[in-house]
Amino acid sequence: MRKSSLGDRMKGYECAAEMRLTRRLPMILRLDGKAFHSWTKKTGCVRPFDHTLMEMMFGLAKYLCENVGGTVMGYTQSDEVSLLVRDDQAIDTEAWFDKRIQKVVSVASSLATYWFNANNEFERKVPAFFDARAFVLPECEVRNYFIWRQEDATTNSLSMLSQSLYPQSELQRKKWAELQDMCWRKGRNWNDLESIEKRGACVCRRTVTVEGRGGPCIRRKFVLDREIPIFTSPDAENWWHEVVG
Ligand SMILES: Nc1nc2c(ncn2[C@@H]2O[C@H](COP(=O)(O)OP(=O)(O)O)[C@@H](O)[C@H]2O)c(=O)[nH]1
Ligand SMILES: [Mg+2]
Repeated sequence: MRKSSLGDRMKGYECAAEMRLTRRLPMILRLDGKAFHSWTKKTGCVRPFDHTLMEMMFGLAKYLCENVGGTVMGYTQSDEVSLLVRDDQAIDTEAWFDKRIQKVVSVASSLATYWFNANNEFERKVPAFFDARAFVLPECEVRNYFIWRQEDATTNSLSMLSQSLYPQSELQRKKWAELQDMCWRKGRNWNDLESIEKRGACVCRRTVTVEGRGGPCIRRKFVLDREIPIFTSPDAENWWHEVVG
């Protein structure tokens, strides 16, 4: 048997499993910590909000924004990071790994797993892993995607706070206002939490002045925004326009 025919046949099997996402549509790439419910316990993360973990997630989001080609912005909450990745800026803009799903998700999860473990600030170095998923959606749904993730962040935030104050049995079937009220009765006002605790944070490309060899110069850099608006609010219009376009 000729070598090339064996190779061609194997390549054929390989190609059959190769899927690409549609070019020029916005892509969402979401990374999520694997079994972080137990990872956070083994690591000794504090409840309801562990700021060491949060700062690591912010660093991870920035690293991913800088290393996934075409990223416009990153959003992080809890143990997850969502990236908005575009390849429609110009007709010849290239897509990261040609939007080959297997490449995109495997490289993205390796990048995340590498960075997170290399920058683990906790004393107990429990290995952490990240899964990744990638998909495209219509332009008109991009903001709705981030509204969905932010609503998840907000719901989790109130339930984490409630769970730190009451046993689970007392929290079952309680509505938003009731939970807020219960927290308030224990002296904790959910509204007074930090923005990052209530709705997560974003990494956005901003124009910044940096010191160059020939003096100050202007650069576009990814920076962390710890005071993001509520994505459904009218205040978010300008912010969204500036960050996403
Ligand atoms: N103690 C603590 N745990 C957290 C914090 N942020 C996220 N977690 C944990 O991470 C989990 C993330 O949720 P999810 O991805 O749905 O669950 P997973 O499948 O166990 O990773 C939460 O259920 C919490 O248990 C934090 O700030 N402190
Ligand atoms: Mg997880």
